[in-house]
Amino acid sequence: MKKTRTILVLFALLFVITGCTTRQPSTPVSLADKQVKTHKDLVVGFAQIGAESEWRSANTLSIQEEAERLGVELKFSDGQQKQENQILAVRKFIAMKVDVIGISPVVETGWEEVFQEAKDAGIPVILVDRGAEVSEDLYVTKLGSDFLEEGKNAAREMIKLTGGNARIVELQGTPGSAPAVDRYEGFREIIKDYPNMLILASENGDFTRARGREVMEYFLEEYGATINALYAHNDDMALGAIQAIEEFGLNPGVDIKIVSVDAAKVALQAIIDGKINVSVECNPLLGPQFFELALKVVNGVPVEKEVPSIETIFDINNAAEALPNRKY
Ligand code: GYE
Repeated sequence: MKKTRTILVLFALLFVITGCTTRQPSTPVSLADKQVKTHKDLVVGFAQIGAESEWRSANTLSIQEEAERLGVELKFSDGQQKQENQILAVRKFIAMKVDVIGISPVVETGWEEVFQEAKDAGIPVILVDRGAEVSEDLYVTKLGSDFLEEGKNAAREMIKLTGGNARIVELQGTPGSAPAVDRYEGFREIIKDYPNMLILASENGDFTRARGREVMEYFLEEYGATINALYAHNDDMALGAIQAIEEFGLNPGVDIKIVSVDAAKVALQAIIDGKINVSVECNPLLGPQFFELALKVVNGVPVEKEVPSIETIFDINNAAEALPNRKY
C-alpha cells in the first residue's frame, strides 16, 4: 500500500518536472547570464589610508568583516597615512589583475596618473570615504559622507552652544584631505553671518589624538582662558585636546565648548561625561555598501556617481541611548 503510494507520488513528481520543462522551456542561459559574477568570484584590492583614528579602525574592520562574510577575496593595504604607499598599493593591485580597486585617498590631489593606469588596465576604481580631484571618468563612484554638510552642522551646533558669541580654536584634519578641506569650509560658510563667532586660531592636528593634544597645548599657551570654544575635525583630536584643557586647569565642555565630528563610541561617552558637547556623526561602516557597489560595477550594473551615507548629530539628549549599540 505504502509502496504504491510512494510510486504514485514519484510519478506525479516526474510529470510535474517533465511537464514544466516541455511546456515551458526555461529561458536558455545567455552568454551574459553566464558571466554574472557573485561576491565569491570577486578579488578586490583596498588601499586604506592607515589607522590614524577610531573612525579609521572601524572603517577597516567593516571592510574586512564584510569581505569575509561575503566570501570576497580581499587584498588589503595599509598606507600608513602616506600617499606614496597608497599609489604603490594601487599599482600592486593592477599587477595582480584584481576585479575592483577601492581606495580612500589620504589627500585629494595627485591621483590622475595611477587612476589612469587602473583605467587602462580595465580595473574600475571606487572611492571610499574620501574624494579625489580627478576627472570623473577615472573612477566609477564615490561612496561616503558629505563633509561640507558636517562642517556646516558643526557650526550650527557651535552657534547654539555659545549663543553666537565664541572665541574659537580649530583643530584641522590632515592637510589637503577631503574631510579637512570641507569641514573647514562648511564651518566658515555658516559662521560668516555671525560677527561674534571669531576664529582665534586654526592648526593641523592630523586627525590624531597625540597631535590634537599637542596643538591644543599650544593654543592654550597662546590664548589661555580667552578660548571658549573648540571645533575639532574629528573626535580623536578633541579627546587629545580635552587632556590638554584639563591639564591647563579648565573644564572641557563647560569653560570650553567642544564640537567634533565622527561620533565614535569614545566621543559618545565623553558627551555623557559632559566633556564633549556635540559630535556630528560620520559613518565609517561602509563595508556592506562598498561590496554591493563593487559587485554591481563588475557586472556592468549602472551605479550613481555619488553614494552618500546617512548620518545624524549626537549631544547629551541622545548619546546615552545610542552608546550600548554603537559599533564604533
Ligand atoms: O573623520 C577621521 C578619519 O575620512 C571621514 O578620517 C574620514 C576621517 C574621519 O581619520 O577620524
